[in-house]
Amino acid sequence: MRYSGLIEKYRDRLPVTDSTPIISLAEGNTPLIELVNLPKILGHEVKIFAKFEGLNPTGSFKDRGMTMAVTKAVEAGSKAIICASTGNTSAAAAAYAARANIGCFVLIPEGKIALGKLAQAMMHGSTVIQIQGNFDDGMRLVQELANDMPVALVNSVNPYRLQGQKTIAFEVIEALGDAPDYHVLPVGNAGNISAHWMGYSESVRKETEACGLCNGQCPYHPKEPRASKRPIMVGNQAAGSAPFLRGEMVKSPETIATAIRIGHPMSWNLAWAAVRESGGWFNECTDDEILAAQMLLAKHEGVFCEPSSATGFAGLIKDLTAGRIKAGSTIVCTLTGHGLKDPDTAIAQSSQPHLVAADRGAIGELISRFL
Ligand code: AN7
Repeated sequence: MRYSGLIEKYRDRLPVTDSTPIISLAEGNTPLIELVNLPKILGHEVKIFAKFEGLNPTGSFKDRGMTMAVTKAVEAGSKAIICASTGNTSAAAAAYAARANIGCFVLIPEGKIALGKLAQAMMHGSTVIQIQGNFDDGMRLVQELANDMPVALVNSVNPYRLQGQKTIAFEVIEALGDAPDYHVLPVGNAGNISAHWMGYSESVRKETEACGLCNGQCPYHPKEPRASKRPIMVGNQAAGSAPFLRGEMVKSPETIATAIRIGHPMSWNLAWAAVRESGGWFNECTDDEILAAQMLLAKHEGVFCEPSSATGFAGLIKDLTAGRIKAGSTIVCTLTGHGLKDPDTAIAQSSQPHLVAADRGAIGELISRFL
């Protein structure tokens, strides 16, 4: 059967009815890629899988939440949506609004958004408003605006966003046959870690559901794949933008990972609950550690994610080195967005192309130096 998006696939676990007008770009269903080289190179006896969310239609996990948020906004009769964004939310909002034929307003921090994301918001025809402030300023403003103007707020304070985003856990469980031992990911506004935890929590087989008699045929037996456990959740932040590590909000967050340049996360309590209930923890990673992790994934696994996404992997390297993760564990690392989102940062840290004459001899000589 043709895959037509996560709402269709998981409609029995999402707040939709038969008459809900579904706005979808066939998001979700992203690959779970086993890392085959890095565990050996880094010297750890673990299985690591990358859930590559960069392969969603607009190149990030935001599409999972946006298909739900825009679907519900359209169902409620909204003619326009609004969000504050460090980039990816605005790209997704713009695309789904275009699809739904409704207006879209995005507030972005001036000069601090990766080029690819800006291009997306512009191409999809949203009204792009650069504010002289950061994401946290924008978040406060869109909440005020959505209060008294006819625009639906689609940031992750909108509960439908987390509903869509929880489906990542369903897919991981389907692919592995159970939940992993650990799930690591980057944390900014903290909606995604909260949504992961919600998805895993809804998937745990409850004692009362254990049946054992019916071979899955009785009406009480869950039809969807279930997990025997929930993973330990590890949230990773950039050091200059790490309110969860500090235990308090950060006034002027700074990091090269602009997507998670957020000092005042909206899902503060939900994220703490996910980490505490799972027995997990938060890490912070320096910009250098983040860029090194991004490069390792690109060079040794052929997986190109954006710096913010690599923050989860950077934290994982620290935890493995510190012996905080047991040998033999299965780990899933959500790579939240595609590397192509931020070409400037990628090019700035890579070796530059070789400039040679258009000449067989010159090129041959260059190649032989690398053979
Ligand atoms: C690639 O686009 O907040 O902790 O406005 O784009 O759920 O916020 C982006 C966040 C991780 C953090 N990785 O997720 C926005 C925005 C990437 C991101 C995060 C974001 P949350």
